[in-house]
Amino acid sequence: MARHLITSALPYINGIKHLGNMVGSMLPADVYSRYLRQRGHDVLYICATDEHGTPAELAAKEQGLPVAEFCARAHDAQKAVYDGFALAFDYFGRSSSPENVEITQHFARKLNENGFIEERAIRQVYSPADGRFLPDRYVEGTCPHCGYDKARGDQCENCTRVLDPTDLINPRSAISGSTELEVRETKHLFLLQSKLQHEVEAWVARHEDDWPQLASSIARKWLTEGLHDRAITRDLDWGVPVPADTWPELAAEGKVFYVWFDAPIEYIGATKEWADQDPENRDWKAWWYEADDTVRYTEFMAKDNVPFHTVMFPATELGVREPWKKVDYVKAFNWLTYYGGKFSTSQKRGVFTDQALDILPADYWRYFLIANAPESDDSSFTWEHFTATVNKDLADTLGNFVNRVLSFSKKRFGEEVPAGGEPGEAEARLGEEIARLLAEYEEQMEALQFRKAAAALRALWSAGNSYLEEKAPWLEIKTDKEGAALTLRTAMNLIHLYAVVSEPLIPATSAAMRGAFALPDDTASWVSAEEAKALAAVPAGTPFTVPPVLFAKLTDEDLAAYKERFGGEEG
Ligand code: B3M
Ligand code: ZN
Repeated sequence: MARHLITSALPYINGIKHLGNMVGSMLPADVYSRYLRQRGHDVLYICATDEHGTPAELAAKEQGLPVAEFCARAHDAQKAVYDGFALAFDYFGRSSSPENVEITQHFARKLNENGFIEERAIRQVYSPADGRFLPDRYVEGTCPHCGYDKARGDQCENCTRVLDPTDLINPRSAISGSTELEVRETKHLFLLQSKLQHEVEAWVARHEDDWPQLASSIARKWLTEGLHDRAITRDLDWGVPVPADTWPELAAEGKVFYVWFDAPIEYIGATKEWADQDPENRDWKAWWYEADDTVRYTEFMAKDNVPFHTVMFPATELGVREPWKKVDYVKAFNWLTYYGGKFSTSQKRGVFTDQALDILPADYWRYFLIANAPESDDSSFTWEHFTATVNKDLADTLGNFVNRVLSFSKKRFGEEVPAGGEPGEAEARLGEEIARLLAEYEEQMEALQFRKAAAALRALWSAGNSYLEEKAPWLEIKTDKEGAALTLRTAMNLIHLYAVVSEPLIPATSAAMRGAFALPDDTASWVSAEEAKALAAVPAGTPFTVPPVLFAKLTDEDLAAYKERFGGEEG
């Protein structure tokens, strides 16, 4: 079996993320990782918090905390939420880890040795009151275009125009408020991406045909525009320090690497963090170094992150002239919108991951988000669609099937899977249908087509209901007790099969379904086509219990309450 390395885009440290952030990266990565593990592959799923850059410093300042303390708390807060969503990372690291500092500095030294880094002098705003150069976002002032008085030196969030700090009217330091600003010369390190253009183009050309259109078109667009040399250092207090052994002057000025330089390297850094937890048994380099023939690397991200992952990070990996694993497949997502508009923390629009778990268990969200993943286009979250999907697919099609089969059998045959009856034409037909639908589900999972995979899973659940309606054991039992026993035993085998194959999407519910049967040495291993046809994994006589109702139906009052609390109107 192949070894699968899986990473999802690192959530920025500041703030609890909304559902859209999760559905475009961590959640599908978790579903795919779970599926591959169940198919017997060796899987390593890595993620981490992206802790450097101005968002972290500004957020820490707002909370009056040292940035290191802020990040430690924020990392744990996010991790707790992802645990609540049963995101089964092998490791969820921190880009501020010593491992990432070590590897990022190594990459920078090698890029420098190979002639892909150059020191360049640029003119930058300096604040004597703060005793430091101010990164563009740290300069505030009035936008020359729209007059907004809190425009930042990199962009005006009011009219979205990209700015230079020197464009601002009455500029001031966003840290101290000082208006005594000067423009001074300072040196930064530039990554000479232009010198790597051809190599990156050749590498993308070898992959773009098997990437989804969204990923390959963005990568192609950026390459067509041409790779520009870009500054990879900043004047910030928080970040991976520029190593003094190579750049003593810049190190003495406290320069750190630009967040997007060290963040992708944290995929490697977090793998080392993972191995450092158990160095005897874990080999981080085997996943990343000289691993081209032994590891398949799949990345998950939203579309705005595609350029960094398909151009800048590969350029960095190519420039170090060492055999680091580059991505094989880029699964990029569009946006999940909220009633067609953007989720917004400041305007309190949308559902955030911690709030979601307050109101409903993770599986309600996991299923809905995957079944409506923004793959080929943006998709819109509405409470109407969410409640309808929960009620139809989860409560009725799956939950009700499980409950009525087990409750009826317990009532009429007791607490063991009933014996009697021989599988007939209906069971043979069902077995063929289940095997066919299972193959479709597997095909869509292997192709990372999550909406289609969820649709195939739903079709598997529906097939059980059709069988039950056709056989109607509640009528059958009046004239053919053995026949009714066969029907119920077959349906119970379907429940066990659903428990196994639904696990990637709804792990908690799958455990509840599987837990209903006292099957000795029941494993989470997958279901073969033969087992799907036979539907006999759960033999007569197996003790069973009736689990609590798997999914509560959501009422009109629930819907109204959600819309009231979270907002919910068009656009
Ligand atoms: N922290 C996520 C974002 O752009 C960014 C991804 C880093 S992946 C190396 O929201
Ligand atoms: Zn403006």
